Amino acid sequence: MSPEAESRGGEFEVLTSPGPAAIAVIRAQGPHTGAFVARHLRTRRPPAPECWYPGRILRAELLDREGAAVDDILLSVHALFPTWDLRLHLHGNPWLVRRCTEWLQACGLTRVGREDGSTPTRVHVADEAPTTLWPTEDALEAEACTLLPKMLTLRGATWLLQQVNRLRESIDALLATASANISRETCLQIAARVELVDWFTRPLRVVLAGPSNAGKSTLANALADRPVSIVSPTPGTTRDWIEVPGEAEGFPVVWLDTAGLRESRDALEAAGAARTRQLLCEADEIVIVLDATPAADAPRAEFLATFSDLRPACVVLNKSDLIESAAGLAVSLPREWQARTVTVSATEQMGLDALRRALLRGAGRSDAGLDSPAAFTPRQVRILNEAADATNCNAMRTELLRLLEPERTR
Ligand SMILES: Nc1nc2c(ncn2[C@@H]2O[C@H](COP(=O)(O)OP(=O)(O)O)[C@@H](O)[C@H]2O)c(=O)[nH]1
Ligand SMILES: [Mg+2]
Repeated sequence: MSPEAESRGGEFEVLTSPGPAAIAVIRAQGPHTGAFVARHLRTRRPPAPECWYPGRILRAELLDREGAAVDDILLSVHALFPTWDLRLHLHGNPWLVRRCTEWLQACGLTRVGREDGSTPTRVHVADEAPTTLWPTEDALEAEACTLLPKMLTLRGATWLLQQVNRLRESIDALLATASANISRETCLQIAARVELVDWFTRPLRVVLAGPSNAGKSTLANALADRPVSIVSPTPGTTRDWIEVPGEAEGFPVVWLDTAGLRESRDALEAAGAARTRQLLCEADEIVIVLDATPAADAPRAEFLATFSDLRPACVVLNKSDLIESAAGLAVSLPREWQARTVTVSATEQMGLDALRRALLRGAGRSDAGLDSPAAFTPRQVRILNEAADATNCNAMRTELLRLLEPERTR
């Protein structure tokens, strides 16, 4: 930071690109940062900035002007009073980022960098040492911090940060183990769990398909908990498809609301249905949505006649608020679909948890294994595999120690 900026009270910069994102990072520096900390941040452990120290990463609540919490954030501390240098890692909702920048300005900090993000925003001054986003000498922690912005849910971010200690503890235990066979097995298991990273960084693509008017758009909105798809009683309203990012039990999901699958004379809608067929081929999971009311018997039968070859993860029997039971309908469906039915009311938000659970089960996402140590970078996997290949305990220990080496020695 320049002496002029410091004499003005400090500055802040949004380090990440503008627009919706999983995480937005804002750097705040200079004496007035203290006022922002006092008014807008609340940390639980340790509660007071006097107990913070450079290199510390904390969980904090971002507070609005009235002191109400508006976001659960991570805070990395690079320098404290009187100079201050903090990184605020917020959820990347543009509204939240805008509010936060307004509060920083209200506390006397000046914005630097381009607001439209069109050019690299960091303004380097000659006498400033280059800083990393996360100051740490610990190799595992540094790797976790580098990966952190790719975690798409808070559960993923929490899991990743917990892995640092889990992995360190399991390496310590391996270093103390006398049996090479047991250690070898453990190294391979930890390396294999690297697939868990994918669970939090690559959203499951779930396509909602079915006849027009079955409630696909209503269901997509309910699952994502926000209205993004057009809902209408006129069949054929969703002409193309809409991707709705969301999550299910902390695992990222993209809900794909599609055009109704039906034969249509409307060329535009027919093109939408063809595209839906293509999306079905590319999806991780397919959810068939059917209107379970007797009024939809004809379009449902028409749909089944053409599309019973689909292999859905779940078959949603929707609009259950309008009927007493969907059991009769369930047994009339293709045999492979019968065990996969979930009764739902998209408008009343009933049955959605059961649907989410069934989908996660189908995709192999579960809590099992999340508490176990897992490698989370290719470097860790490579070293663990090399440790497993080591010919004796000493060679294995040498490999394992490499996992903990600071970044600069790599
Ligand atoms: N009663 C009731 N109506 C629903 C339900 N889900 C959707 N609808 C209505 O069904 C109509 C068609 O819904 P929409 O989501 O546009 O269907 P889509 O064509 O499959 O996307 C709209 O009027 C919705 O309000 C439900 O669970 N219960
Ligand atoms: Mg629709």
